[in-house]
Amino acid sequence: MGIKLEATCWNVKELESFKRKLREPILITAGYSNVGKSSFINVLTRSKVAYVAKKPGKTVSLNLYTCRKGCIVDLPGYGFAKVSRREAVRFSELVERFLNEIKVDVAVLIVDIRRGLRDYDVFFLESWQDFSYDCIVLLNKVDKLSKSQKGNAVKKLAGDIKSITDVSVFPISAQTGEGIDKVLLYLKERVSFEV
Ligand SMILES: Nc1nc2c(ncn2[C@@H]2O[C@H](COP(=O)(O)OP(=O)(O)OP(=O)(O)O)[C@@H](O)[C@H]2O)c(=O)[nH]1
Ligand SMILES: [Mg+2]
Repeated sequence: MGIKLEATCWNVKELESFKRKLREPILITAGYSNVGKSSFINVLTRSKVAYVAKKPGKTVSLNLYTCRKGCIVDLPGYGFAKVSRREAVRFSELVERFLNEIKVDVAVLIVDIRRGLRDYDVFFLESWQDFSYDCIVLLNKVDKLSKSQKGNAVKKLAGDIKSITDVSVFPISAQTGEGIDKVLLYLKERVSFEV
């Protein structure tokens, strides 16, 4: 188990040295605040390396985790309660610069299965094709739903996603670990990522 918080980046001035520490294949986690990005990193890597907060909006820097083969960059969650809608639906300058300057291998978009796709998720899915990277969507927090609710929600959301773009969709729980093996296998086969 080689996961480690290798670096954090708080502003564009720190971006160059941050970028030098990246290791291929490069994964990013994106999604609204509180959907479980940090929890996903922890369950994927069977560690407690990423900070999970009770209050949303805690990840406000780019956090780089290096793994045995590759790395994960946890992006700041978008859609905090306290910022304007306009701000909430656009990349922060830092995230935008980062995404324009590096080649991401897989973007992992995480949504809360109970909330479905929100504005920025749609924007993200629409624009990811402009970048040359693979993208998957994780429907997180399935443990909060009953079996039938889960079946319905997965079907509905897979349809919503498919109407925007063609990507793989995985229902998961970052809390119980449900569905994580399949994500890991996908990442290994697709880009040789290893935790
Ligand atoms: N029940 C349940 N709770 C979860 C799951 N994943 C995350 N949570 C909870 O949701 C909250 C937010 O989780 P985080 O992992 O911090 O979310 P985040 O997307 O990293 O949030 P930001 O860093 O604010 O962008 C925490 O209280 C987690 O314990 C899940 O699969 N099931
Ligand atoms: Mg986080």
